[in-house]
Amino acid sequence: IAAVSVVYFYQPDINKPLPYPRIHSRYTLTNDTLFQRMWGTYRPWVYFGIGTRITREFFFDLMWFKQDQSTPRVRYNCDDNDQLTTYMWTEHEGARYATQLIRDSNLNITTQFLKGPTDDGSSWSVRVRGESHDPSETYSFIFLGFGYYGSGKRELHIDEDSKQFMVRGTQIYYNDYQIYNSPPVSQNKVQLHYMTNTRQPANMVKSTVLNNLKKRRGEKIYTLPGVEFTPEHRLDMLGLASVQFTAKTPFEIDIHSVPFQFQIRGSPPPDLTWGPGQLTKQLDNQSNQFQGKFDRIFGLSKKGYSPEEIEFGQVALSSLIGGIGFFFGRSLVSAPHHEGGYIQYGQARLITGTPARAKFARGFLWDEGFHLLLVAHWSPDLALEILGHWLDLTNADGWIPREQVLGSAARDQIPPEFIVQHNDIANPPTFFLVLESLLRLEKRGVIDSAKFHAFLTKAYPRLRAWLYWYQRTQKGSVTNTYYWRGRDPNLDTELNPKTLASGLDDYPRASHPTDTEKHLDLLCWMALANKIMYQLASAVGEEDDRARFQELSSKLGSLAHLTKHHWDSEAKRFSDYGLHTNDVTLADKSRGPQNVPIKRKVGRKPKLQLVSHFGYVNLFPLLLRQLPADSQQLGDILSSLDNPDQLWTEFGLRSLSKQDPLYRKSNTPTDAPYWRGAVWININYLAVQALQHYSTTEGPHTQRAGELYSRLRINLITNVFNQFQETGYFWEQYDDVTGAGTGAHPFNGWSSLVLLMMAEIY
Ligand code: 6A9
Repeated sequence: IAAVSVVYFYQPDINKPLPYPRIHSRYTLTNDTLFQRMWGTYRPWVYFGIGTRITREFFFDLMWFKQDQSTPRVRYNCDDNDQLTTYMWTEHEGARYATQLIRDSNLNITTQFLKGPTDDGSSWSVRVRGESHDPSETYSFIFLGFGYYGSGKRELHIDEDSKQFMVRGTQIYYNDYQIYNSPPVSQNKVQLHYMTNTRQPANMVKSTVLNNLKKRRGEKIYTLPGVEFTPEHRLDMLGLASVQFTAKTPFEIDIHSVPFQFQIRGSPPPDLTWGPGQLTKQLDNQSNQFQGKFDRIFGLSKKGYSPEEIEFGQVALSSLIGGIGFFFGRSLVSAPHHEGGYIQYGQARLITGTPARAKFARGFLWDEGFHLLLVAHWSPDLALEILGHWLDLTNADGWIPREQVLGSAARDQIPPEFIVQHNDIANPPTFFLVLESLLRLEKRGVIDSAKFHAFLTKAYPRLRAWLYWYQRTQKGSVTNTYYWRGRDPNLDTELNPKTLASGLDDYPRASHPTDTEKHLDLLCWMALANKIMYQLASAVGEEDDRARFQELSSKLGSLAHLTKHHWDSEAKRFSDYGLHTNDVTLADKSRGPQNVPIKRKVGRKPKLQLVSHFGYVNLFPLLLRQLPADSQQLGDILSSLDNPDQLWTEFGLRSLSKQDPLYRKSNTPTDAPYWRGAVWININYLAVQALQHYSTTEGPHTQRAGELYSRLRINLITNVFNQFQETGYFWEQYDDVTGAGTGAHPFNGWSSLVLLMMAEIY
């Protein structure tokens, strides 16, 4: 008799997937469009990298450095310490074609990516061109990767005479491939070196290459060591292969990838690649198509924008698309009773935009909604696809993790305290804004109805579960009110305990977090979500739901409801509600005796009341276009908007009033102000969109709204453009006093929305 031992362990529902059909099936490429996007610039955290979107099997990256330095300063991961003059995608079509410009001191690099010549998405080429202002400088360009993660086979061949390499490999979920270069173009001598290694952890790639770059006997330059290829080596898995080209500039190299059947090893490359001269022609052709499509969709030239402004708009779009990455792995989710305090979330394959390539190149939920507002205008297909990936992350409870830290490569980039997600923490459901926009595009005939409806059929039950999760887990103690979970009531070392879930982090709320809190922005998000769900329920014919969503949306969005819970009739604005006092201060010294964090001082006792802070949160009924056009409240908000002592600046609306006690105040001595004054483009986009809406809706405030719309829009466009001209980058925020870009850069997440403001398409 076999003894049966049963091991029980705590297994919450956190990592159980929602039991509905997925939008994207797990392992197969379901249609032609997806196949077209099989390969792409899906590695935005490196300056230039090509990857696939099926697991993490393949990568193909660029490194470069200047010779004649005491130690090689190798460029690889997007890194502020490299202090590049700029890097940006100037044209990015999304699937077929892209051009990036990198300026590194004297050196200008162009990286291009092109699909073809086969039209099934299986073949592609890369062109890298380097040009230095100083012709005496010597540079090395290293191409590396070639299938680091996979379990398939790879082999590297080197031809010293023609300066060519060839890598052949297999992938489990896809074809075999073969990658090789055309003989490089340079007026000067080109040297070729290489290296093969066994498997390396992802975060060791750069150091592995660095450690192997040496000045070898008889050489004046840093080179890779190479290895002898014995038959074993050839059949071995090459974890990391690197090929180094060294030359004076101008230097140009074309690299091609074509499918290859491993069985026919030894036969010449099949004729699936561009012939001589054709690549240049194709790149020009694609560039022209990009220009034409850009002009058609955004219409900037007929609006009278200058060539520089149009280029700026193209960088906004292209760098947002160039920031789209493929992520594979599991999130860690807090599970206090589980070993280690966390469990692994379901395996995710996520295509998503990323806010900032150098600082946080990963998916953030509410950021992605803003990204997709722009992407939807350029490629509705791509927007639907990304949205589908996110919705597939919903768990059985209806929760989607806010920040996607997937796989070890992403985890290695951030401190441990930021990795673990909490399944009671929300983030603004901006995907409903995207759906609103897609519905509008459908009405205008821009988006293929059949495709959209096929998507909605699968997306609908997921969206419903997601919305119910918010309504269940974030509800307030009074019916139909809401508050963001995750504020720490016991934290007395922060000036105002943060509300990370809201996306507005340190934006001040009630001084004392309690469950009596009512958050205005969340109520507005819920009203919007119900309104859109009502429209979607109509679209997919869910009659019962439809009535339910309609009822709740008109309840939550009604002026009566908003006013009852959130209107401050004295200050004439909507506000949060909670246990609050303004009399809170923090000493300037960072630490008290014995290095103990200092506590905030609370003077006057807090009481339950409307919270008197004034900034972005107060604007939400306007931002999400919830106020009736003829309401007095709309008039009051509009009147408060252009006061320069409060929110108005020449650079856009600041996040917190200049007169607010917490204006530009650090939350702790080491935690600089973030949403306490700076101008943020996402919220300003909502403001511009709302003002445009009210300026075209008949009512007593139409004219006022129109006037504010024009001024705010121009201020924003002008400053983001000027900063781009001055610094070469888009920025995470803009200083409300000087207009200077601050925080992460390049930031072609939601700051790219300035393009929609230029084009005036909302
Ligand atoms: C944590 C830092 C060594 C903060 O753009 C992404 C988010 C927004 O969603 C949010 O609204 N950003 C905004 O308040 C950036 C968050 C970055 C977290 C990085 C690790 C480690 O630095």
